[in-house]
Amino acid sequence: MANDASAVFDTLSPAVSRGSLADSFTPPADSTLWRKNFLLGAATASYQIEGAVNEDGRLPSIWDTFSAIPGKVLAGDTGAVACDHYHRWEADVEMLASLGLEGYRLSIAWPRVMDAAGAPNRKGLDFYKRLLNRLKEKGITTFVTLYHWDLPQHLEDRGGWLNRDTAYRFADYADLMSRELAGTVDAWATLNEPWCSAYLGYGNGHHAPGLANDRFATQAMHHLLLAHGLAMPVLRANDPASEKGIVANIGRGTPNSDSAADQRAAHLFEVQHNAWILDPLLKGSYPQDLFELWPGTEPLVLDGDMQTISAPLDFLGINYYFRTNVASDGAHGFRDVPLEGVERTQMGWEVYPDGLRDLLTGFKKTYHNLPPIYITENGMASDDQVTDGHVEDTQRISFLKRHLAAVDQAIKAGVDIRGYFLWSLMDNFEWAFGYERRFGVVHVDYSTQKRTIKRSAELVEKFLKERKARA
Ligand code: IFM
Repeated sequence: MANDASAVFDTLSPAVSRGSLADSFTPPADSTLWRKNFLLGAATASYQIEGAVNEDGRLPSIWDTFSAIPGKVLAGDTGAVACDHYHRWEADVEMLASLGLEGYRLSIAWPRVMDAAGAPNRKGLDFYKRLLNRLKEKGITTFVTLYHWDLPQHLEDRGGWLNRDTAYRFADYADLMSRELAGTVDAWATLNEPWCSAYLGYGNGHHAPGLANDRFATQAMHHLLLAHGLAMPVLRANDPASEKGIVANIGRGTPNSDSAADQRAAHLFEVQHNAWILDPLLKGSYPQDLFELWPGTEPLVLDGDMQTISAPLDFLGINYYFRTNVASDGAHGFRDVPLEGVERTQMGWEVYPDGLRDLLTGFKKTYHNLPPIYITENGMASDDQVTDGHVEDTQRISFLKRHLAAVDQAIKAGVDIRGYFLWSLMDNFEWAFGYERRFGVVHVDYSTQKRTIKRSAELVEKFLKERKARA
């Protein structure tokens, strides 16, 4: 596509843009983001914010185990306290509502709500009931993810996602949750980012449970997707009024040169990051190119699995962060070739809004049955500091504007995108990077748990107020 999303707003580097952007978050008059039914919200996840890991009968999760192993998480951080949201949820909901955010995407900690025998843990369940009821009282649309990586450790002890039985245990968990919480959830997502659970958890070991084997990754992915597929009809039966879907992180891979080998490398990158998940969900088969990249890693698939996995979705959640420039590795794969002189975030990730637009418009062409889309995560980490009670997160403001412009362009190109969630509502436990990386639009001082609204959140609030006030 000729139009460059960055050009719609600005292409200023963070240093140059400081100050000048601070008051200009508002989208152009012809932006689809002015539509009142375009949902704007923020997202979090249980292990990243809740803390209270030993309270009210919560069982250990794989992230409690993993983060306790020296060297696995930066600075030895763990989610034991995190943002203490388990105790501060009321103030956090007030804060969300005061920002005028219309939607909140949260996840349920499986080990908090079910014991090892599959019986409900009432205290844990009550926490989510209180939270969801309060959100509904505030008029906030609720998106609930059932699995955002905190697998109960007792299931990992029996093989975790390498064990097919875990998919059936997940369906039991989905059954309990949807029976208990029906009426308070507007949209259920079965899984968050199965790519991360399968590849980072079982393929390269950067995430819990820390195993590193490509064959494990493909089998774990199959069981994750099977879990999703088994849960969908259960959610439909128990809570017919809500929407049901799944959330995938997607990656843009661009070739380092025009050579056929580099083009192929970029294609394989996107197969590994996108088609590995989207093909089974939307086409009912795994992309064969994946097994060119990882020969001999075909998962064990039983009769009927692919039909279960590819049942229709009400929505697809898309999480997007950056692109990766790749070249051929000289064999059957790709290698990263980081570009020089490009804008990057605290994570080192390249800021590349066009990737979001191009992937979305590409998916529309590739998948004739592409469901309505919500951008369920987008945002960036920066080393934000509180100065005189304020946080000027200028790069984030620019980042969000440019990515929202990319969303607007994709909508105008015909992609059905219904909402956008900022990642994240507040700074939190960024997995293997601990608390150093700050993704929030609200700053958290972890020594006092004080929340400070960042400038980006103020500007989102201003825009939402303007939009509401419009006739
Ligand atoms: O913090 C994570 C989140 O849990 C899943 N998506 C990516 C975010 C940033 O890394």
